[in-house]
Amino acid sequence: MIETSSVQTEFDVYAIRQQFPILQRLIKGKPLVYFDNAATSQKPQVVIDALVEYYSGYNANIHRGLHSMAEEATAAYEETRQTARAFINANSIEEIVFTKGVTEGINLVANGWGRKNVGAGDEVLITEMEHHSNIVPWYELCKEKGATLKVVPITPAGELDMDAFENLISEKTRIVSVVHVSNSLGTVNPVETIIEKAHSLGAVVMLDGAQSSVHLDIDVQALDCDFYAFGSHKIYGPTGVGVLYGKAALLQNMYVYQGGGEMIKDVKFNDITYNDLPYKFEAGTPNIADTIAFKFALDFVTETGKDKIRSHEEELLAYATDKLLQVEGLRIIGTSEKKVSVVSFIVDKVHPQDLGILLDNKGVAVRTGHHCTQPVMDKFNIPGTTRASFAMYNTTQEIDVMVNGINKAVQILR
Ligand code: C6P
Repeated sequence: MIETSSVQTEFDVYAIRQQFPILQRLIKGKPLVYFDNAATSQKPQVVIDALVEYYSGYNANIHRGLHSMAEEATAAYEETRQTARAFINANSIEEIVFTKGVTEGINLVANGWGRKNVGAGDEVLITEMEHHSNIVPWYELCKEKGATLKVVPITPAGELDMDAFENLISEKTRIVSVVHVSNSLGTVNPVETIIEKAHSLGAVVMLDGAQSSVHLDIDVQALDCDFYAFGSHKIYGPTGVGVLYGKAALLQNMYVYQGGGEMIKDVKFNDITYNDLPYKFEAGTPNIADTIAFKFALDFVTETGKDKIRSHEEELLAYATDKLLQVEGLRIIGTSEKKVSVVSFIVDKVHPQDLGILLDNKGVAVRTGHHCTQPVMDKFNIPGTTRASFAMYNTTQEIDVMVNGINKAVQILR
């Protein structure tokens, strides 16, 4: 059994919890136990304050006005770009494109890069554990271009079948788009191996960093990935903003994604000159407030210490895995040795939705269903799972509340 004391001495989870006001609330009269962090995490006070300060202090459109508030807003917005660059160690801010989130980042690459570089007879390689956001854009691209979508299967442990990967990738592969960390299984994929192999065959690699950016240290230059998409809202920031990292040489030569204000330098009816990177991909008034607040989330994580957060979350995962496996008839889906703090499970003769409702009655928020990864559910021949995903503010005591809730629910439902 895991000792909780080491978690509390090395990492003051209770001090951290104080910074998240929502954790004080009750759900159906019970203290909230929030285990739906892989869907979206809660926000610390500094992030909430940043939103309020923007709207009450310097709300203005950016990049266009010369008045004081426009300059203040532009400076704050661009500071987030600098912070995001450092957070993933991109080479320059030209490579940091603000998006609505991961979904938009992947769509931007499928349209901007894919429509230019993928043709009939080419292949796009994804995997069986992709989120729908990393399936649909490639499916549509392949359909339009007469290219083939190839899929790397997963093993019973929920890992990529790397032998199959070696067989499926070829000189016809134009892009490999792969999830860095699976949202429904928790698996951390061997992306270094994938990137090296893909590059040796002339393919580019896009990483879906929706789940990895919050748990792992990300260095896009060391990884040598070509594109990396991550969002703010799973990393303690607001919804509606994310980052697409792309190597400048690739971004430079892509089709524009959306047309409008800000992404142009000069517009004539017969000729348009587009703006420099990264603005060429940022059409229209962006999500200014949330982008500004995103910086505060990234700083919060960096100042708390990603390594400390990670070891706390690893302890939570080990503790939860141990406790859950003591529940009669419970099976964990996704048993890779390399996982982040996501645990998906099914319980004999208990539907995940019923379990989710009964846990909610105890104040425990988990996600149930296919988690936008239907092919994973098909692979395991299950309708869905119950998923608990842990963040820096969760505790082992909360895991006990969940496991007790599951035991009680099982008695009622069987
Ligand atoms: N996964 C989950 O509960 P957006 O919606 O654009 O912020 O992120 C999409 C996305 C893409 N890839 C992965 C691996 C993801 O986990 C997600 C979002 C949430 O698992 C909502 S379905």
